[in-house]
Amino acid sequence: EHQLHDDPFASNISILSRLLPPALLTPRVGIVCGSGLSTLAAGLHGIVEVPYSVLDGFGYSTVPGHKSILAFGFMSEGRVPVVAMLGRFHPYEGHPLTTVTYPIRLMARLGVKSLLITNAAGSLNPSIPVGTIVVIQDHIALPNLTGMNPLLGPLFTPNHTRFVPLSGAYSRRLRREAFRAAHTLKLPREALAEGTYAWVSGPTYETPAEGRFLRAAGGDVVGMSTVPEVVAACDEGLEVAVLSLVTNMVVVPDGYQSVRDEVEAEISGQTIERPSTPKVSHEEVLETGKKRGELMKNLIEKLVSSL
Ligand code: CYT
Repeated sequence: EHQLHDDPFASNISILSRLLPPALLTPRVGIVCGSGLSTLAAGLHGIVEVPYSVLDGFGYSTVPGHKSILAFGFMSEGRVPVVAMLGRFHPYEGHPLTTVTYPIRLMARLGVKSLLITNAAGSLNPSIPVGTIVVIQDHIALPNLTGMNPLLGPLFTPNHTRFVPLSGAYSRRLRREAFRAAHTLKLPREALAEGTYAWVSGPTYETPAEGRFLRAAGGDVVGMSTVPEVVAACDEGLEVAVLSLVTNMVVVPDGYQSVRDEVEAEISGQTIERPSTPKVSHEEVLETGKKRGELMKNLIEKLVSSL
């Protein structure tokens, strides 16, 4: 099996070594900031922002709420050098999965050992309301099972392995640290939940029936990102944590409404209560990101301090 490139990182490492002080060139922690969560990097000390446009192999994030910047800086009172992606790439923008995952592989090459991924997601679980931060413990990726796996194709390098196990993809240590961080921050118990992320390609939001399908399959939240990055991170041997901010409800109790029942009730002179079907918008997603961004930021900072 052949390699993709001779060294797909050499040019970027030489670009970065010209832009960054040496201490920032080898970050230990990588952070991916999801929709409306780019403020996560606002508190970085000694921040150096590198636009994706000056790097090779990076796309441009076209989604509102996503910048296209790699931010380097220190967290935890200047102790931990981190690199944060402000804006990620999604397959629905037309980016090939190799582009979606390339920044993760670059982070690994720079020396990142732990990857913290955030995203905005819809809730499939009626007991997980809007505003909750879900510590992801597993995923269901229909695209991975049906021909859209990010590792399809030649091995990234001959040193990569062909069959990557994903049973331990979501680091137990980091999940524990997330709940410890929440305790230290005195967050109410209901601020955090644990759950399974269902990955869909988007860009359409799920239909109500698709939401029920993913719920029945064991999903707690649904989103259009993250899994390709997690898979690449596992391929690179990184320790991964994923925090999903719930921005909207997808599955609601009694979500299925029979119009026949409604009409029959009307004909027999009754009126029946009709729960409204939620209709999600990207504005709603960004709004929740703005409201809960501070909480997500505090949690990430605590988590990084514990690493
Ligand atoms: N919401 C979201 N689906 C949703 O309903 N943020 C992503 C995907």
